[in-house]
Amino acid sequence: MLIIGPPGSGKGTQAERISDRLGVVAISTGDIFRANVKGETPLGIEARKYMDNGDFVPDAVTNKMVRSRLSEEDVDGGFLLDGYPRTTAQVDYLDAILANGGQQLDVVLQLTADDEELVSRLLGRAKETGRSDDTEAVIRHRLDLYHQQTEAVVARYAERGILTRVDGIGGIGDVTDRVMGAIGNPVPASVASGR
Ligand code: B4P
Repeated sequence: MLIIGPPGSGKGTQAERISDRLGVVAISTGDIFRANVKGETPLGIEARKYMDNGDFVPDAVTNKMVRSRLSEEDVDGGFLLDGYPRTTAQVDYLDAILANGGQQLDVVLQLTADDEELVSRLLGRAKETGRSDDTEAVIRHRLDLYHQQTEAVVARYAERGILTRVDGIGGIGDVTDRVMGAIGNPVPASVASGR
């Protein structure tokens, strides 16, 4: 399963809750990058150059990291990827990894919320955690990248008929209930793409 959504839509928040309920491991590319930044590893030093500005870490770096993570044993019973893929090149790469392992995606969950709600949530988080990429200018840049690049990723999965779209506005528990109710009911491609 994948969780896709703009920054602040609740991906990380919901990934944790859904993975608990489904009993599968949650893998967040953002969390892996942040752990590497904190540990000052070579990957972290490279990733930080992009993350602080709200840019995507280059596909080559991100893809290699995901391939390595998906080769660990704990993903054998299924996994939930949070924040990957974000570009169509990452979609192609993930397709190849999954084909190689004889696996396939069951569900791609898209969480939605309007940009002003997202900015307000992330500015709220900035006060609590002081994440370096939660300033208003950087948040708006991350939102632009989502619209420019990641919406094409969503469209790809909609065409395959495995996209489930859930409204991310409301209480955290309510959103989880909505997701659990919706899983297994993929949105027909014609509806998801607005055609
Ligand atoms: P991420 O860590 O994925 O950051 P994010 O998009 O902001 O999502 P996050 O999971 O943190 O926030 P969430 O929506 O859960 O990525 C960070 C950076 O890493 C990227 O900018 C990029 O540089 C790099 N990166 C990661 N993956 C990459 C990839 N595949 N390719 C290239 N680069 C990559 O929640 C946000 C806030 O909203 C929280 O404070 C939460 O409490 C709040 N919230 C959640 N649900 C709510 C609700 N229902 N109501 C009110 N508030 C809510």
